[in-house]
Amino acid sequence: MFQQTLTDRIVRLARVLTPLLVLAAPGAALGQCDPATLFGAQTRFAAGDGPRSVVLGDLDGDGDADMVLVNTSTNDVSVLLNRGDGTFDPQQRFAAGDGPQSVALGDLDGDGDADMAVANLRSDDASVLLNQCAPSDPCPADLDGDGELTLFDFLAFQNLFDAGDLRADFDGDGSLTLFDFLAFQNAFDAGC
Ligand SMILES: [Ca+2]
Ligand SMILES: [Ca+2]
Ligand SMILES: [Ca+2]
Ligand SMILES: [Ca+2]
Repeated sequence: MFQQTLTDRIVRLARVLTPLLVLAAPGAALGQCDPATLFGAQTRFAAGDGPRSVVLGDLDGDGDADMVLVNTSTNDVSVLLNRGDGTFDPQQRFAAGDGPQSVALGDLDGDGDADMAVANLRSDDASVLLNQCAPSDPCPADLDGDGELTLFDFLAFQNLFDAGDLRADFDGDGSLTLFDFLAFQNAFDAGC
């Protein structure tokens, strides 16, 4: 009788636990990726001759990852800027040394943007390329560009806003709303 009761309890416990164990089992998690469809179809972007390595980094300061390829046969690098959606503008080529093999990104001159260093196999040296992307505007509210903040900058903002010009997108969300007025006001109050 005791044996019977114990067996019943074990069976009932197993019924309760089994679904929980299945949920916790590897491979059963919700949202797990199917290895067969993990990636969509490739999209290809032209580089130079014999690209050997690639690095990603935000080269133009717009927050998305751009791409640098090292072209061993053409002795240069290809820079492809991200359009913000994982597609890239056509390459821009910059000369490196002889037989470049790899590249690293980092702020080498301390101005806040990503520069690059390229290792050149055949010329036994490194190429340093400094990023010349314009630094961020120290006086964004000076929309008429006269170096001071006046009523005319308010009027210029109003005109840009009314024209749907994204230079009036002061909160940077890609659309023009009341919050851009507030962000412009804050930039104006911050001065130059
Ligand atoms: Ca970028
Ligand atoms: Ca830099
Ligand atoms: Ca002004
Ligand atoms: Ca906005």
